[in-house]
Amino acid sequence: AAGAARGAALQESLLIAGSSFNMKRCRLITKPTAGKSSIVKGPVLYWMSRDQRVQDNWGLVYSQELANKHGVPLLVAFTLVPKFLDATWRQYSFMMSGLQEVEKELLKLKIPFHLLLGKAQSCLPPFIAKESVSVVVCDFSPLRVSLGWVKETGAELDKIKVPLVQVDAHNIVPVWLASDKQEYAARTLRNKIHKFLPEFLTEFPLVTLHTHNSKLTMKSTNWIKAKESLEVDMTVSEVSWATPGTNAGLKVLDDFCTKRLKFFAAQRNDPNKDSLSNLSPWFHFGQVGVQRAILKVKSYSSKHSESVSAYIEEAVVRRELADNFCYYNPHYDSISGAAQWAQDTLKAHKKDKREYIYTQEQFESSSTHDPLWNAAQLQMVQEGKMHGFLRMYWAKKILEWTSSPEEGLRIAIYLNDKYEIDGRDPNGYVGKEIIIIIIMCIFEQL
Ligand code: FO1
Repeated sequence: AAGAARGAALQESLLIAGSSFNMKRCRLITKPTAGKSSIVKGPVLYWMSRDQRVQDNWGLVYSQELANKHGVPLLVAFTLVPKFLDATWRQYSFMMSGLQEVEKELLKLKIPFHLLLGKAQSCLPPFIAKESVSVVVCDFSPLRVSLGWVKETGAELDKIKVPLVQVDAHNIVPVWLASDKQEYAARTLRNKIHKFLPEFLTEFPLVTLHTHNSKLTMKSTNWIKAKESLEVDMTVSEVSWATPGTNAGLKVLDDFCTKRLKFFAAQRNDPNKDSLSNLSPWFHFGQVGVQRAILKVKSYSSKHSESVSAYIEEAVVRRELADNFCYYNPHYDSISGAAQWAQDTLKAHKKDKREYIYTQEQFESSSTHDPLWNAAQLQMVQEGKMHGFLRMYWAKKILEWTSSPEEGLRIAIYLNDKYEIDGRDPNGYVGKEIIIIIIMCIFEQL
């Protein structure tokens, strides 16, 4: 259905021609017959969710080109939910500071930003009616909750015949185009992604002053009221090492390219070395586009070719594999989502004797017998991050020290989602999938 909706089904009025925007990044979510008429008369609305930035955002590029084609206003809305998985104030504050920067940047371009409180399916339809919006453009996330928002909002928009177009603004190659099925290994996806890179790894056109917005009034958001609407754990504090927002994220990217990239190939698995990009918080909230990072890192190819290839492998192939896994596997966050052979082995070793068994509270308060594990957990609680290589050790041990793999996975996801600034991301769920497999190998050797 995804493929069928793409391209051919997009109405003439939604097509952008003669531009560097590739229509293959889009697909129509509502029924192809939707649309009051083929002529777009009211504003185009970009419903921002995963990709929380102004520039380097294919969702906003498309929205503006569409608005310009029809000579209509352009609006941006973000729907703020009171809670999201196990996120706390740590992640919400990072996200909301970034959104405040988005609002200011949009203001300079005369594009109004609206923060709506509640789920998209409840707060977008009345907003769309009030503003006489003609077309809604949304971004893409493969997580169950995000897919649910899009599906339910699409159903509401179908009723009022307003088309909803989705743009994969996060992946370089749109997830539904890279592959139409779950890929089981990086090796199978790698070739497919690389085949598409020349077509999709292109420079972004700028989002510019929106001239058709001259009659709109620009109201600023009440961020205090927004904070009050949250129902999250406020005791998990903000982190000091990562400054939220696109500008700060782009500085980290710059530092990575000039200082750390040269060590990336040789030292990325050494937790004692500072050779990583550290960009995952900004990637997770879409404050920095992965495509921008790749374009910039690639410009260092002649200087550090090995590091550049290693970074592309991790930031493109592994990351897009994670989106593929979550999109095509509805059980991405449970043991039933693991490969059958993995589940069978886990079952066969269910009764294996475990030397240590800890509760969620013991794990959370770093109270295991193992100083390395406790230190990794403490770093995550205090700083909201853990070195990727140490993360493997951390998660493997949780699975080893709990009564069942289901319990281990549940605790690992709970801790990761609560404390990591970049938790609640496809990348994290796939990390655990890999760990399940590693754990199996350990059990096999017992
Ligand atoms: N997306 C939204 O559209 N609205 C929210 O209120 C929201 C809260 C939120 C909190 C923590 C977090 O890690 C992500 C959050 N997201 C929210 C979703 C996010 O932007 C991504 O789409 C997914 O996490 C997938 O990476």
